[in-house]
Amino acid sequence: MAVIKRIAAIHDISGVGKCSLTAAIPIISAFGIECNPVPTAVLSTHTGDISGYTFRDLSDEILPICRHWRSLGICPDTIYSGYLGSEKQVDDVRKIIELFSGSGKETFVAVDPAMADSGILYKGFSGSFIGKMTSLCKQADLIIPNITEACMIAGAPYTEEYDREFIDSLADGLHGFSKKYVVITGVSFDDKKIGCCVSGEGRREYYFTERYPGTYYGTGDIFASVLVSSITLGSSCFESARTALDFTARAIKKTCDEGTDTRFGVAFEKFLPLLAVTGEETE
Ligand code: PXL
Repeated sequence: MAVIKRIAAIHDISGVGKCSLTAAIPIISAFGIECNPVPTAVLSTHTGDISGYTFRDLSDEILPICRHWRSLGICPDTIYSGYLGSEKQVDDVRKIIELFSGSGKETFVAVDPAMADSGILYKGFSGSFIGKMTSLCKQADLIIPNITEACMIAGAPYTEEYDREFIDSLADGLHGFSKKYVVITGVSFDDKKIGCCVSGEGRREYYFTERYPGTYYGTGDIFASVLVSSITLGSSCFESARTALDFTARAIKKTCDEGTDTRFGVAFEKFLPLLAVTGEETE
């Protein structure tokens, strides 16, 4: 019997919006992996295109939570960070990586530098956050930026019009900011297809799926949670990215068919059993 894997998921919890922990916990669990959440903040909703949201910072809890786990001998197979509410929290994630690296267990570190989209930083972040997040990325085995975040980290000017050569050079540059793998999300060279660029181990692949018009909130977190879970179970980063893209695409298609308000997230729940099957096949 394989011992259950464990992922420490360091993200906020937004009650409505199906992003960050409300995506990570069900997805990681569906794979048959134990999710240990480290909530960085509690919000009523995510901050994208919604006003009036509540925000309770949980910075003071982050390190004590992880130190307690460490004192119990509980060490994650993977540390997976996402939306962080302040620069101090980015420093705390670095400390968490250090804390568990002293455990003797090899820990995979995945950083989704969730800080920006469509050329601009999310509400509440200032320019100095980029430098902080960039230095955290350097501690990661895998980084999962969208194109805006990729440009910010690599120091490249953001552009909505780009070609494969641009994404290739972005991926090349990002290898200076990740120990092993770079997965750039939201890559689209025409209005029919969207996907990701996966780079590492001297290999580069592009994977695409059908593109639907509109903005689908939370899909970066859904993609990243599937990707990180699948890698934790032992699949390659390339295979895992394909799985993540297909799962995210199904949820987007269903949401598009249902015509719901996309600010409140995509309909991924009914597809979770597919991840259980993938998880079982992987083990
Ligand atoms: O999905 C990224 C994300 C996570 N958490 C919060 C956000 C966002 C994006 O806007 O606002 C609180």
